[in-house]
Amino acid sequence: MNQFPSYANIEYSMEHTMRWFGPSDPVSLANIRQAGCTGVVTALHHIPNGAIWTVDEINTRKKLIEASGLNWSVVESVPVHEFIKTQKGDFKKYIENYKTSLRNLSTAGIKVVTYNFMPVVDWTRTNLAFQMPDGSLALRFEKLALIAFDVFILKRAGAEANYTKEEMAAAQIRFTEMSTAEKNQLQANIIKGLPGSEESFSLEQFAEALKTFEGIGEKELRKHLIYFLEQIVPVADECGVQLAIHPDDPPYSILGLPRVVSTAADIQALIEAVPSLNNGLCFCTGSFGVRPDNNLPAMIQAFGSRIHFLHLRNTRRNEKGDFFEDNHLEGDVDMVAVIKEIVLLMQQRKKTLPMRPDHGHQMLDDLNKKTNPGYSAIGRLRGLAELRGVELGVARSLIV
Ligand code: DNO
Repeated sequence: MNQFPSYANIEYSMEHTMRWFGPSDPVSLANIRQAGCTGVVTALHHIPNGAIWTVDEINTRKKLIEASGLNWSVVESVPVHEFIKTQKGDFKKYIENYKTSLRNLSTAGIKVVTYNFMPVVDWTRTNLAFQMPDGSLALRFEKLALIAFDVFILKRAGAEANYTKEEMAAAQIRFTEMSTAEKNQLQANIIKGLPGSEESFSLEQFAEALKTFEGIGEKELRKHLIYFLEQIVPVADECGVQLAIHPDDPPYSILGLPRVVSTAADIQALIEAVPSLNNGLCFCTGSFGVRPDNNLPAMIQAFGSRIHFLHLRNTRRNEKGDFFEDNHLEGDVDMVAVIKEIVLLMQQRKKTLPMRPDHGHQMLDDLNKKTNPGYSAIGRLRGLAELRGVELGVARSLIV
């Protein structure tokens, strides 16, 4: 039971964390602690994709975090090598390496592991400095800009087939009106890798990487994901690790690449194939929330027993297929309804669930600093404060 009167009777509040990119992150562990967190979410970003995370490397990082009075709550992410997604090359070796990394993390006492199965690109935005009316900067995905990149910069063969005639015409105008600097910025935003993506490409390398997925549609990618789960979930079961797959962001196919972790039906298919509760989910409201057909409170009810980690973030979409990251309590996601389901879920499971305020606007002093897009200190601090307030209010009204 928590010692503070405000939390009286609230046995299972969320474990508040922030993502930390390691010693080079401009936001320090001390900053994160002062924001009100008890833990961090991090990864060994210096280890190349596919290589084994040794117990030594894990313990060194863990000690560093603990020395600042925080826990290493969740790993985000142990990246999945592209060969595992394509089932090409040495993919079996990379699956064995993944199993070893899971065992080593468990040995070090780290028991929640996030990953994703998006081909080539992790999360994608076209604009990293979208000005909000209050002067803060948000991340944005603009469909026409993506089409302009795909068709006129990347010049992907067959790209036109993915868009309507009207979209093509509008994208052509959008592209013509962009300055060279804007075109370069757009290209960099998409292929240079956003924080945590672990991959960064030149335009030529990017085109090559896309080609490795030729002939791999949704059906094949889902089959490869299920094969991967069949291999790694027994290891997670054996060493008590909860796997938490992150949904696709945005939650649909882009650049002609298949995506298979976007909807409730996608999650259902993974569960039916590999039912263990350790085959779990990182419930990211910002990713799932971009699709109007994803009913988030209903998804929490349906998949609650296997939600092992929470990313709380809001987005606001329009009818053209664009969206931007809004303030945490504003936008298309009914955050109060989501948090209410989470509070009930934790009571039901008698369990604290780790959460992080996902992204935040660049604002106040951070506007003058170099920040990791989405991961500046003050915007996330604001998000966390708002989310914690809602959580406490909802929990008190339900429990006391
Ligand atoms: C973006 C993040 C993602 C996430 C990975 C998980 O901000 O949510 O990069 O970490 O997709 O593997």
